[in-house]
Amino acid sequence: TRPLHPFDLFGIDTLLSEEERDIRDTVRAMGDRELRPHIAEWFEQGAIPARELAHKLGELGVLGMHLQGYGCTGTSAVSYGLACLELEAVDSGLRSLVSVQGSLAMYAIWKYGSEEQKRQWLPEMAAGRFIGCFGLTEPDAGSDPGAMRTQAKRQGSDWVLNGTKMWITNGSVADVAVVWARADDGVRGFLVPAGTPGFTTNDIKHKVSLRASVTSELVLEDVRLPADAMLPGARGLSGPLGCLNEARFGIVCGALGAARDCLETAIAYAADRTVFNRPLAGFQLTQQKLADMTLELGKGMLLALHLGRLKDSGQITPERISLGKLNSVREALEIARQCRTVLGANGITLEYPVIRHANNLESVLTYEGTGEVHTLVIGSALTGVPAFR
Ligand code: TGC
Ligand code: FAD
Repeated sequence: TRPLHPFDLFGIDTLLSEEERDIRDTVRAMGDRELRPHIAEWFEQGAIPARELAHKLGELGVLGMHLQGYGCTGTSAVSYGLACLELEAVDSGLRSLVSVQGSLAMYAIWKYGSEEQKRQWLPEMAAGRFIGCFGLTEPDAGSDPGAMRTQAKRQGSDWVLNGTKMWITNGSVADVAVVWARADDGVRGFLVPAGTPGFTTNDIKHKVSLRASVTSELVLEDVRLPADAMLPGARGLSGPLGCLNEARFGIVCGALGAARDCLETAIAYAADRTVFNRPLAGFQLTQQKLADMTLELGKGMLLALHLGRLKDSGQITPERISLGKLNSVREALEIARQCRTVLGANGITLEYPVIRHANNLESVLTYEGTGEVHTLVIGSALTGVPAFR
């Protein structure tokens, strides 16, 4: 009998509109044509042509695609999720570029910015001519962003920022950094253009995960900004955390793309590989692995689509996103590791995408709220007792 794709086994396409399938197919085709042929090399070299990629992704219309107006495409959340899935099927680093640009930097401006800030930055960012980054994490404040030390002090009508942000995706290639800092009236967001005196970046080297992504430290030493550099609509931690909801939803879908790519690779490999005079795919132990992985992938996809529909109908909550982020990343990582076993020694080389996805997913498990943080968000929702501190 003809083999079925794991998603076809679940009938996933029956849950998508024609427009959603079109968007998915367009992103997939672009990924296969322009990204996949280079990705292993970018990963190995630890370098990506970020600016060129931003232009291509802008042309594709995926930067800030779920936002309305200001040059953004204004698609549904489900379509955005499917685009994230297809990009992460190539590499988590590429999805990260898009998440940070659209869901973190652009969303912060779109949601909390003044009309002038939106007009100045969003159309250029949607087109990929400007790159943005999002500086929340600090060397000593990751899971607990409320412990941030970066300060914003008023001097006359200006603001003066001092502090260090760490692990910032797109940091050194960004034209504008959204920097969260503690002001007298709580946490505030600031737009810091690249080249502002006192603002420097240092790339983080020697990563063995997310190598096809720029990760930087941002250093702010007496960075003087005009009054209108502050995002007027955000005050308190709910500002940055509101942006994280957007990016986390993208990851709910995206991580499953990495898992799908691993599973497709493992199924094809098992069909080709002969062991003990038979195709590896014909052994019951292999089929059990493939069946279990397909189940988790399909279940994850059903949850992701459900969350997407809730987002589109205005019924998503942070706790619901935590369910999805925890599940998708945890299961994707497990699938990537299991697929690696199917490939044997070949599973440890960059000739196949599996070890690259597995390594990337270690970062995806940690950023945008670690597995532990999302577990505690769910625990808190279930019991009414926050156990973070
Ligand atoms: P807590 O006291 O619970 O809340 C403080 C204020 O924030 C509000 N809030 C939220 N608002 C919107 N969305 C959410 N998800 C929110 N969660 C909380 C809350 O209502 C409150 O508002 P208000 O008005 O009463 O002040 O905060 P807490 O200090 O106890 O922390 C809660 C916790 C641990 C869940 C939160 O701090 C957290 O999520 N920590 C994880 C940090 C994180 O995810 N950092 C990610 C940095 S960006 C990144 O990683 C990019 S990776 C690249 C890529 O995406 O590809
Ligand atoms: P910590 O908070 O120090 O946590 C260490 C361990 O302790 C984790 O296992 C954690 O789950 C656990 N832990 C923490 N609190 C608790 C608790 N209450 N109970 C039990 N266990 C707990 N940040 C940005 O702002 N912008 C970016 O663009 C960005 N990009 C990133 C890109 C990459 C490749 C990576 C790896 C990180 C990026 N981050 C970014 C940072 C990321 O969000 C943080 O790494 C993450 O929030 C965790 O913080 P931490 O690394 O300081 O770990």
